Amino acid sequence: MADQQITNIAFIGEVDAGKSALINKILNQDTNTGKTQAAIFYQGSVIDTPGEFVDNRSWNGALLSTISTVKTIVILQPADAKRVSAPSGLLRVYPNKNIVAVISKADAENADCDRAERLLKGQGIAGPYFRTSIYDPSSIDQLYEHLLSLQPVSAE
Ligand SMILES: Nc1nc2c(ncn2[C@@H]2O[C@H](COP(=O)(O)OP(=O)(O)OP(=O)(O)O)[C@@H](O)[C@H]2O)c(=O)[nH]1
Ligand SMILES: [Mg+2]
Repeated sequence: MADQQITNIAFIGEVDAGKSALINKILNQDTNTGKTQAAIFYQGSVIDTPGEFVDNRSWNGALLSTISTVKTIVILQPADAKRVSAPSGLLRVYPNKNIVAVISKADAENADCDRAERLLKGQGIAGPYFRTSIYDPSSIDQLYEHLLSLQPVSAE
């Protein structure tokens, strides 16, 4: 997508939130399809996680250890979901990470981005809220630019 790369980042959110599809767009690849069964590490420690990591409390520990070293966590709240699946407090375990809130599937039938925003706020997840659709390249670009802006300045 660009010369500069994003690194040290994990994507989390419920099953079918659109994490893998979004990563495909951001990394400009199409290798990553189907149900994610385990944490997948791409170059630069870009990490895709299975939705079960947030959906099932018994997997929350796996989530916490997977994301322990990354600097930035992108949390996806699908625009067509009526509730938040991430347990309240999960993201407060690591207060020094960047948390980026994404409202995914903004184009979906029954999408309600305002509701998604309220749900995220109610969970203590602050904005800005990036509304994305994998079918809207400009929405991906906006998120990508923001993620780049969070990258540490390279020493070169
Ligand atoms: N309409 C619409 N569909 C999307 C969007 N993003 C993903 N999807 C679809 O939603 C389904 C699930 O997407 P995935 O990216 O596999 O979801 P995931 O969050 O990785 O799911 P797990 O790996 O099971 O945790 C797929 O059929 C995608 O094509 C989007 O922006 N808009
Ligand atoms: Mg996936």
